[in-house]
Amino acid sequence: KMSKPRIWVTRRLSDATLERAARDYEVVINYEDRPGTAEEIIAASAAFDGIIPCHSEHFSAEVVAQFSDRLKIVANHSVGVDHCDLPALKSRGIVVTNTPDVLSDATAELAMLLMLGAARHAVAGDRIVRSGAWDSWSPAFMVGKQVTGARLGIIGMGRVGRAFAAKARGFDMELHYFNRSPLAEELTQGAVYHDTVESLLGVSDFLSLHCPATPETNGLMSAERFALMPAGAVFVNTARGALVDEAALIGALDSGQLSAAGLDCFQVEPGGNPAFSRFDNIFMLPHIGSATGQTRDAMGFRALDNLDAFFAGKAPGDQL
Ligand code: 8YV
Repeated sequence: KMSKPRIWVTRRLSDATLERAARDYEVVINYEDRPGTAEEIIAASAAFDGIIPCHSEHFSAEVVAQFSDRLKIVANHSVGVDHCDLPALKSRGIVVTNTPDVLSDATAELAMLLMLGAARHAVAGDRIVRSGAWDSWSPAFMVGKQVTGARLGIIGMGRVGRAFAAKARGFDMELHYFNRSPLAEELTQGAVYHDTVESLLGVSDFLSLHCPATPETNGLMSAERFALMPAGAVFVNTARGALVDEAALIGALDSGQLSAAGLDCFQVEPGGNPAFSRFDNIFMLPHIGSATGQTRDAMGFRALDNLDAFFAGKAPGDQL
């Protein structure tokens, strides 16, 4: 009788995911639910046929260079794979997969929350009510920026960017986007393509990032680029902290170039940037874009679908 493949689940995934994983595989689950260390990942390459990691486990070239031969597949529980050195993994013949599609709506919902919350002073407003400091009202009190009818720039018109565009259409926003290449009209439905980031920024009263973190996109939002945005623009990031020069973002908020920002990701995670805390006009969340019950189950199942295909001798649907 063939024994079941041995799988390491690095974090506490959803109950339904863990049940299915335990039914179909010989699993070791990290119920401690802390990030896997380099040593643990290297040791796992000798002890497991597959790993289901999260973005908290780093498969750097240095780590992968110390791998043993057993590990055959890294089935990520994430759409972003910037924590994986893909060339290093592939050159060892290790299959790498991710979980696209299933988190697009949850992430787009969070981008909408951040955009609306930033535009309408959600942080300052909550604080003033909660603290009991709400003792007056004036027509000039907490006046924000209207989203309906405003121009929205999207950098990265992939699955999440398009899901966000669909939600923004419900707010009658005028859609603009930058992407490495223009997309077919049936995908963008009237969104205006800009062939440079600079051109897009010039029309973006609201700007939302939906591109991956790669060497090319590192520090994409620089001081020079923030300066191209219309005065009082609102900036939203649910993609990756590495896309943003955080000192430049602070500069843009201090100068009023940006009126507000909504951030779900930071250069340093967990933790964020303590320099952001003095800004009531930054609405911050702790990297929870995909954190809905439905999406967590779907992400876990998608990772398991990829493992199932691989161990059945087929090409996983989400092989990178
Ligand atoms: C996850 C994410 O929370 O999918 C991604 O790229 O950043 C988030 O959905 C995280 O990566 C889980 O591993």
